[in-house]
Amino acid sequence: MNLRGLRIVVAGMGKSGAAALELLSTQGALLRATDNRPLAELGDAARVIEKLGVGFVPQSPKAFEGIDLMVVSPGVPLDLPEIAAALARGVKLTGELELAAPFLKGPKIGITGSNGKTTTTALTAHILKECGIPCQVGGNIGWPPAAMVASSKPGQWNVLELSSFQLETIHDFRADIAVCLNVTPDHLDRHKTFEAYTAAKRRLFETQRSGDWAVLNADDPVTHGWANRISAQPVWFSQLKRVSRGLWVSEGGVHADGELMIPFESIQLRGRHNLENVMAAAAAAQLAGAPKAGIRAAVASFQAVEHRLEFVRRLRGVDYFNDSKATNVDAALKAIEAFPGGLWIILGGKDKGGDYTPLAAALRGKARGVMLIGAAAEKIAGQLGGLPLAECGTLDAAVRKAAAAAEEGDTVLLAPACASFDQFRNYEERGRLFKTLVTGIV
Ligand code: UMA
Repeated sequence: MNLRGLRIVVAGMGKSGAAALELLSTQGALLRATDNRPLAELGDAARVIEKLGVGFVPQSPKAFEGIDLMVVSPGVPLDLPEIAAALARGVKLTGELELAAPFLKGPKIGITGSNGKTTTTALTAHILKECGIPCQVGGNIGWPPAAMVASSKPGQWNVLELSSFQLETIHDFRADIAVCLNVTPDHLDRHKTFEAYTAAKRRLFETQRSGDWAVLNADDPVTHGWANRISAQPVWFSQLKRVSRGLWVSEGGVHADGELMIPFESIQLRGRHNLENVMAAAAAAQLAGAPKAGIRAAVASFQAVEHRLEFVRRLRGVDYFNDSKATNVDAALKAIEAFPGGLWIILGGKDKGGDYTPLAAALRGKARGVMLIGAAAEKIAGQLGGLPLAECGTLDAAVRKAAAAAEEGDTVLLAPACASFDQFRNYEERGRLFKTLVTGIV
């Protein structure tokens, strides 16, 4: 798209909005920025706005008037009345990923799924780097695609973690290798229905062509069903059965092409769900040219990503794990599954419209205590009857209570099954506080 002279408003002045402004400013567009927070609270984005001399209009119908195109950050819902009204007037809309796509040089690996995206993205990039294959990593993992443009090069892979929010607005963005780990209910407060959420994830595969690759979970009922609806060639991974073409878990580890590729003892990540992440990353890296021996060695040297079943500390025989990124029920279930029992689990935060009842069966017999925090505490308590619940209010109180009660051999696990925004800026802040509190226990 020729952007010269186009009147564009960028909505949402977080990392994505600031990166979009920077990119658009190189294309001769006429820019405006908007946000529902005042300019004074916008931090780095405010500095970009000032540096580029862009006009800022607080989020209102006025901010969306007299424009040709809206560039919307992932966290800004598309059904805002201002956006809906502009769309009705014929104003075009695009997302930050779609905006960046034509400028991003080099092939792309796009990784989506409800859980495991960040670990899989980081592991894929780690394998490529260890194998000497040039790559850069970004997307939902924390570095917006528009910010990756300047450092992108032909022949250098872009390894992108992609959320439903980013994928919802793609039309031309195309991944040479697309990965979907699983699709379970998440972000229903934004997408409203599971179908709409699934459709956003599926967009990643709908823009692919016949020479592309689709790495899919053979055990997931949603992704399994996509195979006959896509143009790309499927490569499967499975914990349950031998697949062709693909990777599967069998005796001794991860197998591919009829032989053991990655022995269990080489995998430092905890939990069965991480086997799926390893298989998906290995498949994507192999398709990008990584040799099997290099993949095996790189997997062996990869440690858990921060806030994802991250081991924090062992104190008096009690292990502390930070899984602050478990922001939905399915992720919390996967974390619980990774431990045999003796669990003191911290649940709660901002409710995203999920159903917590599956946690009851998973925790029965395993949980010695369920510490509830944040706004969702009451709803969770109502759905987890019969378990040893303790209403703690804050993370601080929950950690103190769990640490006082836990005995040698137990595990204190933060896997809240909720978003963090009721008490924290984001899950990272929640995870960091958990680690600070745990480190401070004497
Ligand atoms: N805002 C408005 N109007 C609204 C809502 C928000 O103006 O109605 C403003 C906020 O005041 C804020 C800005 O929008 O100033 C934030 O925009 P954003 O939420 O898109 O945040 P970014 O900083 O651009 O971060 C985004 C992703 N955030 C979300 O999808 C919510 C980051 O993923 C991502 O790392 C980053 O782009 C770089 O690509 C975070 C995330 O929570 C980690 N993702 C969700 C998840 O993983 O579950 C999808």
